[in-house]
Amino acid sequence: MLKYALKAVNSPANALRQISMNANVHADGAPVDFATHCSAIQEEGYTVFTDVLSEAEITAYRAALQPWLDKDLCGRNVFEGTRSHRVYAMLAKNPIFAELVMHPLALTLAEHFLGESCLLSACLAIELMPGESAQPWHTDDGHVSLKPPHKILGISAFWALSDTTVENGATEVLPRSHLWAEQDLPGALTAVDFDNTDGVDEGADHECHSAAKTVTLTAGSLMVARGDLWHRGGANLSGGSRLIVTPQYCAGWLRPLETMLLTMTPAQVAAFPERLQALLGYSIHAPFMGYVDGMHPKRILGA
Ligand SMILES: O=C(O)CCC(=O)C(=O)O
Repeated sequence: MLKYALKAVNSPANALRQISMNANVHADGAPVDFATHCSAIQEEGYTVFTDVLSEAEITAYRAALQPWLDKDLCGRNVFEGTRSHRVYAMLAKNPIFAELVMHPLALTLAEHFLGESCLLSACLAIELMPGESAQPWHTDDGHVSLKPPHKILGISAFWALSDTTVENGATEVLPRSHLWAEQDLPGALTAVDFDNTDGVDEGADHECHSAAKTVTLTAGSLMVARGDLWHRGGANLSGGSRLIVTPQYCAGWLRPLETMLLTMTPAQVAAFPERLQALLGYSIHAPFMGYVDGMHPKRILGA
């Protein structure tokens, strides 16, 4: 059961909702001022909600992730983080994460900015282990070939399941960068980063940006950002790990007209020529759009 009540309020198109929160969300029991958070996302590119999840929820989410984190599978390049654990396809692994994906704070903002037809575009956990270096700067909609600044295409939620600190690699953002036309900022993600598995010093951060802000969060807190905001995971210089879960939502029109993948079983698709399999969605739009549980979808066909 979702524990937050949503109350529709009068607004043009009835898009804005006021979220009545349980007393344990805000110590003073005050309702969240949704309009202020919307303005922060619009102007700064992100907003923060402090101490949203209860201890019990954090413990439950961490326990659900633990078997996957224990596999100690590290990222395959400097973007994923060669000292990071990433857990993809989280809903398939444990339905407990449905609550996080549907949490009203994030989902209402996603619906507000993207429309009620919005889709869940990704949902992954990222555990930075000691020694992880800073990620390349990137946006979460960098796979679309539109010149920035452009219309909003996505909303990303960052749920802290541990405290995230300057030392352990809290997410860093470049405030207002969704308004920038610049794409080649120092330390920005490039195609080469996906092939780069070594040559990264322990805890390295060669390309800090003067406008960067480290968004530290207490466990259970939430940052919501526009998909076109430049950001990155920081370097983990601490002796412990840093764990977040990041559901990402995209506009509902960012998909084919017919959902081909649901019209056929993988066995039916496997009988088609490879080119047709790719057209049906068993393909990747570089660098990784269309992945399935972090892998190329062709693996589903036994290829
Ligand atoms: O780990 C983080 O703080 C950010 C990760 C991220 O932005 C990503 O991998 O897309």
